[in-house]
Amino acid sequence: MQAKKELFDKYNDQDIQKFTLTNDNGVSISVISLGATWQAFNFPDKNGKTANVLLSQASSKEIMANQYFCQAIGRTAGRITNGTFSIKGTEYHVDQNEGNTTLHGGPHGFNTQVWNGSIEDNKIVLEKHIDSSEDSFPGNIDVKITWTLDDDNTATVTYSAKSDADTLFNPTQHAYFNLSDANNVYGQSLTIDADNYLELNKDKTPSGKMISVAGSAYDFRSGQNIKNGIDDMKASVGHTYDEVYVINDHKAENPIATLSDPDSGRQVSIFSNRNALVVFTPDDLDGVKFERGAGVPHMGIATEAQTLPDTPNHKGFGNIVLPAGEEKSYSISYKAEF
Ligand code: FUC
Repeated sequence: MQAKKELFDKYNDQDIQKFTLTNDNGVSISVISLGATWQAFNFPDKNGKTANVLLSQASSKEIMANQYFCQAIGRTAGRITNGTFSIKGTEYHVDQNEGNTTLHGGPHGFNTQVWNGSIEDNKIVLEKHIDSSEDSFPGNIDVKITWTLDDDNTATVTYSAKSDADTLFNPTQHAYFNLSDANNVYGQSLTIDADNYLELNKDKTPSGKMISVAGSAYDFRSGQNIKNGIDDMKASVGHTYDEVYVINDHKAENPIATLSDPDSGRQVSIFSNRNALVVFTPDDLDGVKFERGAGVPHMGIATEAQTLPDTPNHKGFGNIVLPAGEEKSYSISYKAEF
């Protein structure tokens, strides 16, 4: 394993660092300190040609102009209805950043922070103290994001946090993948271990209802080609995927989802012990310049492993309370195969 730290660029006069781990098979990951952004996941195709399978932007300026791409998301992934929730009977109102909704932790979410980074024992470690005043969530929190890469080609991100007051913690990594050399994901297929998805309101907040995927464009249980899925979604429900899947109970050694590309032979399996996966295939990437080229519809597919969003506002969605003084950790692993 090799570990490297280098200067990525400057943002608001601050040095932005880039950290890279390369394993014994030549597979590598890079993460930058702005937004704890996952900048690269490089691995070969079946002919040995290495490529970055993430939708990456080349500079901090672009990353901040077009947020969320492959960035760390927190304190709370997804949407909180009216920015309002209760913990132990106390109601809180947090900053809204999408109409009345709080999306991805609000305006000062993890993706907007410049993290203090270092390499420790072949791990990338990013740390940040985030004050309650930044986004109106209760609790000043100390957050640590750790990235590892093993010789089985699995990259793992772990989010840990400790707070001085009861708060919410539901982090995710907003990876957008494209495993092929093509500028869309149409040839790729996805499998998701989910019998149900969430019904969403017009503003994309959950209604609280879970719906069976059976017999619909939402059904990825036996694998589905993404282009067929998108066409079917558009014909049947009038829009592309921006969906919350309810992950079935499963063994830790089984992936919650697998993305594969028959042409290149590349595959990524996602492992998580949480109960949701958000899948997003944006139609409109106009004006975003990625390292692989100008943004076009369906250039990548976002997968966000997390706990079901808007958690405290719905019975049965889970528990994302981070109690004062306790540390909680969540990991997501991505195994590359080729
Ligand atoms: C996903 C989607 C949202 C949003 C964001 C950038 O989480 O659910 O609609 O566009 O990504």
